[in-house]
Amino acid sequence: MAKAGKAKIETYNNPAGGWGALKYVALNLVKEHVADGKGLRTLLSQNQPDGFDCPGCAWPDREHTSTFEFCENGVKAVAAEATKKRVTNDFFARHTVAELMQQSDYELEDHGRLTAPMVYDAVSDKYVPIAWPQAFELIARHLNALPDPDMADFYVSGRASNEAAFLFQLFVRQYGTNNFPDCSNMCHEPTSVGLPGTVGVGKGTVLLDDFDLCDTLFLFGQNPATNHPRMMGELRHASKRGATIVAINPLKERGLERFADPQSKMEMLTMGSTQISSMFIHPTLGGDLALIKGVIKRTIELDDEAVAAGAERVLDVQFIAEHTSGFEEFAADARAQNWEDIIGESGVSRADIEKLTQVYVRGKAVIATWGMGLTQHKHAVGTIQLLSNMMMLRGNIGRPGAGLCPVRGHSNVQGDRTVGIDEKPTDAFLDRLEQVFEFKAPRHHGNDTVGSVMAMLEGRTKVFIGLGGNFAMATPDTPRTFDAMRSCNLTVHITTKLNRSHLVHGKDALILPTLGRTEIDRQAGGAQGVTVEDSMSMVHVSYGINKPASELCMSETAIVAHIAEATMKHRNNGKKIEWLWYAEDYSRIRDAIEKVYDSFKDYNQRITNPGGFHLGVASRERVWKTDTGKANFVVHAIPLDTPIHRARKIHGDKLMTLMTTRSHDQYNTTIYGMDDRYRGVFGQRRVIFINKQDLEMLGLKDGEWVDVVSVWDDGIERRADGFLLVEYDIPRGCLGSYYPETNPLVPLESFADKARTPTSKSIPVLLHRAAVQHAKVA
Ligand SMILES: Nc1nc2c(c(=O)[nH]1)N[C@H]1C(S)=C(S)[C@@H](COP(=O)(O)OP(=O)(O)OC[C@H]3O[C@@H](n4cnc5c(=O)[nH]c(N)nc54)[C@H](O)[C@@H]3O)O[C@H]1N2
Ligand SMILES: Nc1nc2c(c(=O)[nH]1)N[C@H]1C(S)=C(S)[C@@H](COP(=O)(O)OP(=O)(O)OC[C@H]3O[C@@H](n4cnc5c(=O)[nH]c(N)nc54)[C@H](O)[C@@H]3O)O[C@H]1N2
Ligand SMILES: [Mo]
Repeated sequence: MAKAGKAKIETYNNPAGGWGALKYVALNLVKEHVADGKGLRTLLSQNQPDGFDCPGCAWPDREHTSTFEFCENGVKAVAAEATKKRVTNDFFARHTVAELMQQSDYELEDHGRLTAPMVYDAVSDKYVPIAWPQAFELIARHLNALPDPDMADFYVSGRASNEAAFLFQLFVRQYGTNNFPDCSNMCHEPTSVGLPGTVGVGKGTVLLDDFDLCDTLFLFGQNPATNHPRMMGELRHASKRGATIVAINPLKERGLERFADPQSKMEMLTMGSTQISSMFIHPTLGGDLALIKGVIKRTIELDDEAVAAGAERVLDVQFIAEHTSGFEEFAADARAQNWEDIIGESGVSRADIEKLTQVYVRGKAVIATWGMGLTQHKHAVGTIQLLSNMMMLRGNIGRPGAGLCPVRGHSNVQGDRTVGIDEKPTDAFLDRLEQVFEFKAPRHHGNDTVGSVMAMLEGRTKVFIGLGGNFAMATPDTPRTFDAMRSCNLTVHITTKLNRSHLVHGKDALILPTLGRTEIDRQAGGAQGVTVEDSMSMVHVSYGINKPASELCMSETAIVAHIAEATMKHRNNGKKIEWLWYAEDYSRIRDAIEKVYDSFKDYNQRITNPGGFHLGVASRERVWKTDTGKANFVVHAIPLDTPIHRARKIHGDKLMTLMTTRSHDQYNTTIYGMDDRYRGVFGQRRVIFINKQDLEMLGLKDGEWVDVVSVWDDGIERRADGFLLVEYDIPRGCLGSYYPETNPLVPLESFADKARTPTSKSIPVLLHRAAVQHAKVA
């Protein structure tokens, strides 16, 4: 277990950020043994023009030229990568896979950086060393033995660079499949699916400068003090300027209340802090669609009243007339919507909806941001479409200081999709790829993440290759995912650190150690930079500065090129691509990307700008790439028959809705430590937040241990045992807990309509007092 001290629950009353954040940074640097001069130099090079892009998250930087921007999340990510700890061949010789499976996720990654390619040996149940060329040949042999290329799945986690990702998709498509499950299938997919239907592009419309100009900010379903700390600087400035900030979240996340900026000498020295949100709205889990519909209804009603009174219009009638389609039907639906369902399904009072609407209609420049609280629900696509429609009512898209701001997770998750990691590619893109590279690309859609697990379970997928990530732990329905991975002929992980996906392996299995972004990537053409796209569509270059963790680590791009070379030399699909030539000098890959995408014009030249360049987002320019050529209003009914509704019909009030989120000390499946400081949880992770009245209703007590069982209708038992109940300020009927411990509870078949994102924030569950009651923790 983590050496995090005694387990305790203790209310946190300080602001987020501040000295507490600095202290934890120091602790992390010491833990990873990087607190010497070199470690600090590494941190100071983060997000500098000649340094590396922070692997922490996808939030942009001001021009990439600011002095070192302090961020606890970034420091932890960098320290975890720059750690001095190493997993050696000797380590693998000492442990069988069965033994390693007994270790926690924290312990597995805490062994440090992987140093040599390893292959699974079934006789000893151990990973043993393999030379790189043999590893590539093993992959080629498996891939070429498959009767159908669709029997291989190629997963990408969002840290892969544009160069590695582009080469990967090119290889996979020339090999013959569009099977690209990726982490964004579990993340912002509903954004990427929803926004094209309304505004034409599945990306945000704002730039950082808009945060200086907005007067109103709505923060939907995200926890920036933990997950995007650099965003807190923008929120702090906006608040100080007098912008109105509203947090829409079932939890009163500490960082949304008060924040002390470690960048501000004044706040640090005086122990001061800045109020962030002036208003909190606490919807029930999944209640945002109904809530947004309520604001839309009220906004239209206020406009109707203004028309009747001959007063100034509330709607931006000019924008609606000039730029949108479908308004009349949309408005009629909103007018006809009953309040009972709005209030009942959102869990927000009529008075609060009125307050929220008043803030909205007073705002002259409104930005709406959102995270996983909106995307990981059954009706996520509808929610995001309605949110964009709400913004359209007052012309809050494509105007300075206003717009849509989906806040992405992984540092290059947006870029990976841009350069072709997409199981549903458009024909236009494939046409272009075929033209440039002279081969026949597969046209039928491939497996997404959920589809990939299903295909493995059904024996349709036999080879799994992961470019980063931790597929087995990030995906839903853990025991079934484990079965799925174990049914493969071959599993391959291109990876920096040991994780459970390496242990839940196919008949043959490879662990291929790769360079992190902080490390010098030297190829025949010299030291290479890679490029990434942030959450606001800015593309910039990143150069590693540290010595590689091991001489045997290869870059992701080089590994991909070698797999492609080994595999494709035995296949015949159009012109031979010079894979290894591309990997010698990544600017050649960027030239190739430029040939496929007009938006990357002068790619190599434009990344020499310190801040990189903006890819251009049509909706920001009020150019609507939709079927109507306009921004579309779309009617969505409030869903009244979801799995939650159906389960509640059977179990009544005892049925609870569970959300699974991140603690402060984790990066997705990477557990840095056992504390969730701002929520007052220390030294432990198996906790469940629950409302006081629900505790009473269920006859349970704060400090008791419970087992959690999902309610689903396929006869499969889904349970996660041994969680400590923590009385918490959370709406009734809602529970909160951490991922990935609770992933066994998420049914694989429970996903967002149209986007197929697992519904990790709305799992119908029942609580049972656990047979084993541990000692009560204070
Ligand atoms: N330190 C750190 N940084 C990270 C990550 C990490 O794990 N650790 N992960 C990265 C990744 S990949 C991602 S995608 C982002 C994730 O960053 P977030 O989007 O902040 O994700 P979560 O931690 O899952 O938090 C979801 C928030 O939504 C709220 N919420 C849950 N359900 C609902 C709902 O139905 N409605 C509303 N309105 N709110 C709801 C929760 O209370 C919580 O505050 O962060 C990225 N950055
Ligand atoms: N229940 C529940 N499930 C969820 C979520 C949730 O909120 N609730 N969130 C979902 C979301 S938003 C996401 S994005 C996914 C995340 O899913 P993934 O992206 O698959 O998971 P990570 O935990 O980010 O991957 C961590 C691993 O990546 C490897 N790694 C780290 N850096 C590098 C690198 O530079 N290169 C390479 N090649 N490998 C590297 C390390 O080996 C590390 O163990 O999880 C999803 N799953
Ligand atoms: Mo994510």
